[in-house]
Amino acid sequence: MATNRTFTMLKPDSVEKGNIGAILEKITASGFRIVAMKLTQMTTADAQEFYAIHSERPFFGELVEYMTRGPIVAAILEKENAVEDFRTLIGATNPADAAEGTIRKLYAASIGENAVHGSDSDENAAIESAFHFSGREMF
Ligand code: 3AN
Repeated sequence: MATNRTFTMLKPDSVEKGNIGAILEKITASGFRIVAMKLTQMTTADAQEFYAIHSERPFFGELVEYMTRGPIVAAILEKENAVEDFRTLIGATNPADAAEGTIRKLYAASIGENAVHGSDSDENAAIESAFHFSGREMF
């Protein structure tokens, strides 16, 4: 996949709090084009696979429970330097450390429930996009 794409999820807490619109507005106002998007809910098996890299971490069970407890918005975003620029836009994993104006600073409650996901590399962006979308759902 092109290096100018990244994958995001607006996590269950963002959907529960009614923050979908505000977060998408911030994303598009920051120059990202929505290439694919849907409201979907991960199964336990989905979340275990998606976060397999964290399977040995003490918070893994909590993470899987959180990510499966309700719907998410999954999306693919396009912009020059998408992966890095989106990580900057969302802010640090722990919202307490996130810069002012970032999505996590504005909308995340804690390190465990941190509102949004952003791919950490071009390779993972491609893997994560393919996990959630078929080719005919990308525009
Ligand atoms: P990021 O989402 O910033 O890439 P990762 O990949 O290290 O951060 O973590 C994935 C997800 O795991 C986070 N978004 C968060 O929901 C959860 N998580 C990470 N670290 C912790 C932690 N120390 N305690 C609880 N949950 C965590």
